[in-house]
Amino acid sequence: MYGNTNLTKDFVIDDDPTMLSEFESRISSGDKIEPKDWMPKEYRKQLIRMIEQHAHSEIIGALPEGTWITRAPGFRRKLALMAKVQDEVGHAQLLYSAAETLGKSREEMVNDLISGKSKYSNVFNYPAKTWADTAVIGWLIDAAAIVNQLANAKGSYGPYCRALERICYEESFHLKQGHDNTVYLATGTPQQREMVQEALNRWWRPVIHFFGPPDSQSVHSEKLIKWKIKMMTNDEMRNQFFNMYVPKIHELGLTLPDPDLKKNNDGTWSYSDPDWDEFWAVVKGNGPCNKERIAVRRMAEERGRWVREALQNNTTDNNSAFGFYALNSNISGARNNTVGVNALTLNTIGSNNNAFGYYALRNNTIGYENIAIGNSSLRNNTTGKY
Ligand code: BYC
Repeated sequence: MYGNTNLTKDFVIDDDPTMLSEFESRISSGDKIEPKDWMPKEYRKQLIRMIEQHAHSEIIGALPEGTWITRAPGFRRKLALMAKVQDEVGHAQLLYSAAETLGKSREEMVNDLISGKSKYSNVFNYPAKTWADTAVIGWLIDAAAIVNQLANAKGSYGPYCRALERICYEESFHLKQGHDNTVYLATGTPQQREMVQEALNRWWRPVIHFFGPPDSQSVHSEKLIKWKIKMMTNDEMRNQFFNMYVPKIHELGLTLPDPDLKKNNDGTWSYSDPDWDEFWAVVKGNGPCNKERIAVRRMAEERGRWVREALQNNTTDNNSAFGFYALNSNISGARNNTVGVNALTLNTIGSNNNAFGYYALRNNTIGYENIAIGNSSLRNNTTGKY
């Protein structure tokens, strides 16, 4: 277990009609539901499904843009993209923690992702072929996510709403980064304009799919809206996105690959069939990059296993741990390289340890050949020699 799971599955009880009615009046009056409050089984199940899928989307969503960090055109763009991608991974952390409050552990969620059982957003199963893809993703996918998240941040489940609020602040920077990048390309050389137009043509359909199937095919919307987990239907969100962003796209002299796209007199938008068969194929695991995305996550899970183990009071050899409180309270074998604040604290460690950072090697019983670099290094230790 990585985070706090305040509730266990044992907490789930059969829905009592009186409890259900009290719960529903709390929801109608705008109360937030908190982890230890009573909630219907189905409410819990739906929240876990949705928050978990959202968390997976953030972590998988880091991959398409992430492939461009090393190839970003210039230092300023590279810095911005790196920070953005890092934020997305941070969003996943917040969301996994929110889902854990409902009783599903992070290990279970990650396992369901890498085994292909859990869904995540369709959009991240397409390749980022050119630099302009990072512009279009950063602008329009982040914009689409903001439409969804600003609405749902006013929903009923406290931990999810608070996570969404924080995420939206960061997403607004992402959107500015993506917009700036798109404007630069759209007002640049003919090749740059062509590149951004080509990327927009490819991303337009997946962006329409992002909001979910049409309301007539949405299986969960009715329940989710009744319990204020979702605050708008899929079509309402899509419509709001068209209202806000179609004019901005046209302002840049860019076109959209749909001759039938138009605003109706009643404020709704008409558009051609965006190929819902493609959407269902992608969400069921058969998109252009699904296999590659899952394979990368599976590899990351495998490669990071020893770090998680090292951080959890294990007896291990040959560790490299990075970060705050790296290698705490371990009985470790030998040859540890630890970097970070409070590195190697309260450990009983064999030999050949390199610890870097503040409070490196503190209160340890350590063998010999230790190198500690940093403030307050080698403090209160019982050290062998060297
Ligand atoms: N992709 O009954 P429906 C980001 C599934 S990341 C895949 O309408 P619901 C970013 C749906 O799960 C932010 N699957 O569902 C990160 C259901 O299948 P199951 C991502 C989809 O839940 C990095 C079935 O279709 N945002 O911003 O009422 C870089 C029936 O659909 C999709 C979120 O995750 C889809 N697009 O409504 C850049 C938002 N749509 O579960 C940016 C959180 C539907 O029965 N999620 N399905 O097997 C939601 O708001 C809602 O779940 C949805 C769908 C509006 C997406």
